[in-house]
Amino acid sequence: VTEVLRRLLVRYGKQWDGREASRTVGKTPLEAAAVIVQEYELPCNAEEFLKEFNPLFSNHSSDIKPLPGANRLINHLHGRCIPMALASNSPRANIQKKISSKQGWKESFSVIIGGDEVRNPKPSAEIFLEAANRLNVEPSSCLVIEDSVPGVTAGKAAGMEVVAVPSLPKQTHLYTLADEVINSLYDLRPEQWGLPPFEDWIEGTLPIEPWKIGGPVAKGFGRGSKVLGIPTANLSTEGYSDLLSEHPSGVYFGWAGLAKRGIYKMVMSIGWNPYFNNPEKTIEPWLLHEFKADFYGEELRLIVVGYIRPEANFPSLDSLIAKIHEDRRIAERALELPIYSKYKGDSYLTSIGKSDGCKS
Ligand code: ADP
Ligand code: RBF
Ligand code: MG
Repeated sequence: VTEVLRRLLVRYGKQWDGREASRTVGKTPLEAAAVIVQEYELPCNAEEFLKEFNPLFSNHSSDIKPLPGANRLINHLHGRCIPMALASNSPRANIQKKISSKQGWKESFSVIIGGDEVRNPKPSAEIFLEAANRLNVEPSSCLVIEDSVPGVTAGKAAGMEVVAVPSLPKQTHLYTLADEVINSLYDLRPEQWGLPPFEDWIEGTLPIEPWKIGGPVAKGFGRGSKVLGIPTANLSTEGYSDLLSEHPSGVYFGWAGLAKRGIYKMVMSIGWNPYFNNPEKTIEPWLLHEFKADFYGEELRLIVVGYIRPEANFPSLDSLIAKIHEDRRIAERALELPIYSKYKGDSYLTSIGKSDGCKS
């Protein structure tokens, strides 16, 4: 949606800046279009805007990447014969187009309902009640997983349990109706809702599809070593904003390569550091090695192989520091496991100077 809006608004001489995002998530296309027309003061109405938007969006629907953790969740529940419905304010045709390129998704949902198939879209309960009805289950035994406020409202109105996974950062406070708000699908604990638990956590870590990022070490906020006694080799934010926005904030670990020095274990946080409330999303990798001097400007390569926990706020600096040391111990141990240690030899970590290789 973002990419299409960016291009479309240029035609109107406007620049997309996301100011409308929190008012469009979870709405029907027509409602969302009305918000955009109003916010950007476009010289057309919502229907006209949609007529332009739809074909562009349609061209891109197979490019839409699943959220991190979505494949894992769908395979887990489908593999254990948990009936699933997909209920969206998008029209049914759009939903089908979006999921058709995702392997195994269509077969996993026994019911699919679009916003064009009910009289009242979310926040009305209707779409979820209809889903339960078609699944032949009681609404009270359904768990809704939702990213939008209208969707959470609809799920609660239907008498269901609702876990919110907000798709926009720093919006948790808007989801007060939800039974739980989690930061990403990695943090869903199905057993809390009477569903079979995930079985892929190992020694406090979740293996993820490895991803790579690299660049020269840049100046950070100047507090890692000074305030926490924990230096973090920040990467320059240029050139990797897409990669950064694809990955949920949280604490991860993996391997780090420095051209002239070697390969090291690494534990890092990605996000806004709630304790310090940074204005931008950053990557803060702590290399688990004692260096005699700084290495600003040197090329740093990272392979991120596992997830530990969401970012959190802490009542004191000492408790933040203690938690980061616990993360370090978890990462140090886990990286000895074959599923993680095998990436230590990846040529990406050492092929420095060849190409920028920022994108995995
Ligand atoms: P900044 O705010 O500029 O990132 P930090 O206090 O976080 O400053 O210190 C990070 C710098 O310290 C790194 O850029 C690197 O040059 C150096 N450094 C030394 N040891 C380490 C280490 N073990 N892990 C990460 N950076 C280290
Ligand atoms: N900052 C937070 O505010 N909350 C966290 O949960 C948190 N976890 C971290 C975990 C690791 C492994 C590391 C290296 C850093 C973490 N920090 C966290 C980030 C810390 O605040 C950051 O390194 C400093 O702000 C330095 O800029
Ligand atoms: Mg730092």
